[in-house]
Amino acid sequence: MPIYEGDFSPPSGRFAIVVSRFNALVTEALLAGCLDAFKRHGVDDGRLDVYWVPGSFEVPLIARKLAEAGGHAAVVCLGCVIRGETGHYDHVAGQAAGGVLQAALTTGVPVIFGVLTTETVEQALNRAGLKAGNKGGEAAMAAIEMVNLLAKLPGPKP
Ligand code: INI
Repeated sequence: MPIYEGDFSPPSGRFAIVVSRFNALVTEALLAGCLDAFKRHGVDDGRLDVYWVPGSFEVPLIARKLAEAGGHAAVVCLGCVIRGETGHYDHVAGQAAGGVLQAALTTGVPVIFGVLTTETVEQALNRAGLKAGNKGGEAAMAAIEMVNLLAKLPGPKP
């Protein structure tokens, strides 16, 4: 029985990272974790393009434009939405998630959801390099895994 999965061998191509300035203390840490994970898996800075946007709500548009343009093997989206600080948490978090998924499904390019959605600042910091790993690094790994899995699927190669 053939089993297909993406591995973490160094993929070819360029990668885009779309990162939100809102809650920058957290998102800068996510970006650092993301860049570090790419580097440790054979994708150096020269193959990475970083795009800053105002908030997580703006992430999907830029991610989709980049995915449509076709210059990147995958697009990683980083942001941080904290419920304690906003009445429109559900809108921002929900639309960011839906928009990122839509960008991937409409383009066929992996668009990775590395947007933290937490109740508190402490939870966000813990997931951005403190007690609970770094979601930015996990997002880079997911991008590499998806690019390598897509390369194994039947049909034309990107
Ligand atoms: N954007 C975030 O990325 N995180 C948040 O926690 C947040 N809060 O708290 O409101 C937030 N709001 C800004 C939003 O993403 C847009 O930039 C803004 O609404 C303009 O479209």
